[in-house]
Amino acid sequence: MAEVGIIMGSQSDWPTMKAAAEVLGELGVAVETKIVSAHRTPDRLWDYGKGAAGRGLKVIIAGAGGAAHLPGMMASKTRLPVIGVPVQTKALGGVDSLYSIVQMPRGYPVATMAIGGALNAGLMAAAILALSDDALAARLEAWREALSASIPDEPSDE
Ligand code: RP5
Repeated sequence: MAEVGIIMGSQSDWPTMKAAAEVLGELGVAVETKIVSAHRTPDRLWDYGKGAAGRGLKVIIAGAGGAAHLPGMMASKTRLPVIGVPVQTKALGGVDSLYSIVQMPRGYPVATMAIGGALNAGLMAAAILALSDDALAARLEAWREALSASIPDEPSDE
């Protein structure tokens, strides 16, 4: 059963959002991926948010671009933690997405990542789940150590 729901406003968000699915896969976390648009499929958004906790999801990662209302609207429909990923846009570089996601009203937070920050969204979801899952915590520690070990001591010309 999926513990993390990765949702996005459009198929065009998938090249960005798949980094979250990939890192969670590496960490052995079960995910589901869905297209849920705040504007184009509002009923789907409503149903997803209403049923998310009851279905056993623990964290939702929501990515959208432009008028990126999906993460905030999802946060208004579920008590589950929502991690927002602003997707880069052609017109405004993703600053539009970032501003649409980050400035939530009091009471309904969205943990907002950097523009295009889907990999970090996956790691943040894993860190939340690891609070109550020792085996996942150990895998996350190992992942972090491997990243650290891959960083060279000195720069090279390559
Ligand atoms: C948003 O509009 C989506 O999240 C996407 O980032 C953006 C553009 O969508 P498409 O026109 O590519 O479907 O709802």
